[in-house]
Amino acid sequence: MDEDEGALPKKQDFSEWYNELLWRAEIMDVRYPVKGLYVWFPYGFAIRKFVYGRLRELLDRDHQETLFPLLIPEQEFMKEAEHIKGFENEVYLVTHGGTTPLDVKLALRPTSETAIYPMYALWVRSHADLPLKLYQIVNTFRYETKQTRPLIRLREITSFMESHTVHATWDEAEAQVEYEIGLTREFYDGLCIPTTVSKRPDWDKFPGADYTIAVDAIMPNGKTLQIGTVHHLGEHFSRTFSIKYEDKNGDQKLANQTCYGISERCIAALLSMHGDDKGLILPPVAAPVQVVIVPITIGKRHEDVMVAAQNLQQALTATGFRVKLDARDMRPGAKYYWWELRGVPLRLELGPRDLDAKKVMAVKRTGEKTSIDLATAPDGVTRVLAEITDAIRTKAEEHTRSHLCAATTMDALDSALNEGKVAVVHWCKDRACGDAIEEKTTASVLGTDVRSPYVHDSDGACIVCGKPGKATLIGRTY
Ligand code: A5A
Ligand code: ZN
Repeated sequence: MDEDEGALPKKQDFSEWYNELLWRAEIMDVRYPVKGLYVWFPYGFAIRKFVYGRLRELLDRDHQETLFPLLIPEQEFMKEAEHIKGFENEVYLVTHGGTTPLDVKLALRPTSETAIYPMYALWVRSHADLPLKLYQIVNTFRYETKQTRPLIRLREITSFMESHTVHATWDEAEAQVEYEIGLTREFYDGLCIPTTVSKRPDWDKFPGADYTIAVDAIMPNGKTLQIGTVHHLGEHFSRTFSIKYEDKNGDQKLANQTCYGISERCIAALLSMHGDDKGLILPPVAAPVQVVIVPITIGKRHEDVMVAAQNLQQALTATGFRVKLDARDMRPGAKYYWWELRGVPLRLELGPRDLDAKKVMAVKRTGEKTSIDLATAPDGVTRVLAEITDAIRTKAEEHTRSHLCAATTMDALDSALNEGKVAVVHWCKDRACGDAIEEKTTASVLGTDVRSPYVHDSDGACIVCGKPGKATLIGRTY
C-alpha cells in the first residue's frame, strides 16, 4: 500500500473515497466472507481504542460498566410488543446446539433491553436502589436489509455502547435523557464533529420508547448519519418486565427508564468529516500516532541527525505524546505520503540544517508549516497540536453550516436536498404532512425540537398545510 496504487479518489466522490480510504489507511478489511461483517485492521482498531477510551471516560463519571450475555431467550425477546415489531425482521436466531434442536431458541442481541431488564427486575427493590445506571460496550447483531457499509450499516455492530438507566419517575428519566444528550455532544465535540440534535417523529422512534432524541452528523455528500440516539422508555419495559420499586410510603411503583446508544458510526463520522484528498486527518485526541518524526539524513551527518531525532522522540514521549520515529530506509517523500494517508496530525522534519539552527520543521496535516525550537519542543508541539485541533474543528463547522439551509416551499426544499443540503422547514407535526414531505422529496423528516448552534428552533407556517409549525430538519439519510 503505497504511492504505486495511484492517487486516492477525490473526496467529492465520497463513496469511492471512503471505501478506498478504509483499505489504504488500513482501517477495515471488507473481504470477510459474510455480508455486513468486516475486520478491523490494527491501525483502525487503534483509532477505535482512543475514541472508545474517551467515551468510557465520559460514561464512567456517573455510570458503571457491565457485561451481559449475547444470547437472549426467545420468549424474553418476544415480551414487549412494540420492541418485537421493530426488531423481529432483524433478529438472528440460534435454533440448534450442535445437532440438537433447542427447546428455547436464543436470539443474538440486536440491542440488550430484553437481556438486561429481566435482571434489573431482580436487582431493583426499593427507591434506595435508584437511579441505576449501567452501560456495556459489546457486539450486537442486526439482519439489516438496507445496503450494508463498513462502520456505517453493519450486521455485526462490533462496538455498540449501550447505556440503560432506571429511575423513580418520568421526570427523573427525562432529566437523564438531557444529561445523556449533553454527554453525547461533549463526546462529539471532543472529536471535532458538529452535530444536530433533534426529536425524531413518532413513526421513527425506537421500538418501545416514549420518544427518541437523535444525534446526526452531516456527511461530506450532504447525507445525514445518525451517530447516536437517546430514548426515554417511560414505563413500557418496566411494565413488561416488572421492574418495580417500593417508594418511601411503602407503595409498589413502576420504574421509568432510559437507554442510549452509540456505535462505530462515530468512527465513520470521524474519518469522513475530517479527511481530504490525501487521506485521513485525525484530531490529535483520536490519533494513534500524534507526531511522526522524519529524519532527513542525506549526506554525512546521518549519525548526528539520528541521535537528535531519538532525543526529540524521547522528550516528546516523556511529555505524553504518541510519537513515531520513522527511520525506515525510504525516500522522505514516500514517508510523508504514508503518514498523510494515515492522518497523523503533525510531522516533524529534522535535517542537518535544522539541527544547526536548533530547530525542527513542523508540518501540520491541516496544511501549514511552522518551526519549533528543539530546546522547548514539548511546548511547541503542545501549541501546534492545539492549533491543528482548532483548524479541524473550524473546517468541520464550516462544512456543517454550509450544508444547512432554510426552505419555505416544497420546490425550494426539493432543490436544497438535490444540492446535497439538509433543510430546515416548518412542519405542523401531522403525520399526513410528514408523509407528504417524505414522498415528494424521498428524504426523511429527521426531527423537531432542533438543538444545534446552526439552527434556530423557530415557529412558522407548515410547509405543506400552512398551519402553525415548528422548525424541522429534513435530510437524505444513510
Ligand atoms: N438500545 C438503544 C440504545 C438502541 O438500540 N438504539 S438504536 O437502535 O437507535 O441504536 C443506537 C445507535 O446505534 C443508532 O443511533 C446508530 O447510530 C447505531 N446503529 C444502529 N444500527 C446500526 C447498524 N446496523 N450499524 C451500525 N450502527 C448502527
Ligand atoms: Zn402541516
